[in-house]
Amino acid sequence: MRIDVVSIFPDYLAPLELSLVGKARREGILDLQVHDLRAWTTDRHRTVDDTPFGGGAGMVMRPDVWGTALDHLLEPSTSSAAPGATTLLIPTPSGAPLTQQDAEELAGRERLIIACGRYEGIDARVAEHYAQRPEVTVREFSLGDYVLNGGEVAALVLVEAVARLLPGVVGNPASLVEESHSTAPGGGLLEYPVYTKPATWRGLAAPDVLLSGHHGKVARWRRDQALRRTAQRRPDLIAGLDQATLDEADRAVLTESGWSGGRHGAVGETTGEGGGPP
Ligand code: JB8
Repeated sequence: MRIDVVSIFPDYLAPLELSLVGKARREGILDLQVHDLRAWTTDRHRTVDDTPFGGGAGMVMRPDVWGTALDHLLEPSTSSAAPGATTLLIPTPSGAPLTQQDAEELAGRERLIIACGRYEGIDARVAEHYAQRPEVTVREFSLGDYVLNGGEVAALVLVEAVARLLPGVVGNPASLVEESHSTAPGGGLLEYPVYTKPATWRGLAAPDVLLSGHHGKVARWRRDQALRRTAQRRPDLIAGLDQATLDEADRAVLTESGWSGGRHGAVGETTGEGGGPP
């Protein structure tokens, strides 16, 4: 997979040389290139921003500079011209929150370009223009309901979330199936708590069942813990579960955790037959 990141602070992306992502790059699984947006400016001051039409605080990134940069990266020499071959990702607090499902979809793409804005963001015509190009799919995304100073941290998050799903990046692919937010069957819950040696640390003992060697009991305990945590911390995820995947023991744990059949769940959700407690 090829990923280009464009930013006025390319050094902000330096951590992408480290850890699993850095290893994927060195191994050639990931061709990741970081570019300085100012390389595509033409004026003496290397200007990338200007005042907002209509007034208001702050500065807006100019569409002409972004257009030159993105056209260069989309040139046939560096890109396929096949319809939708490239996904242009634009971090913005007004985008849709990035999900594990998004990361899985993006990991299956050939080419990503991440356009990191600063100031009050990028002139809206940039997203509009590239969405009209048949070879490009545009996705504006956010990390959640809080505001950063620019798109660079969101780019780091996106690259890490996607790169670890590429074949050969994570040593044991089974660890991708078991983790929180896994979209694999039986997923959709937060992870159970994990423990290692020493068996007792500062007076705190690891749960006996985990040292029992009884695989069935361990599996049930872990599922109970995952359900309990999810009901307490993320009731929206319980409300979104396929109720048919819950067995009798699951429903008992949810009732015990005070989950009341989706009353704190998503608006418009109904619990239906076999849902939560009445
Ligand atoms: C200027 O919070 B964010 C975010 C904030 C930003 C820009 C991009 C993303 C650009 N401020 O995800």
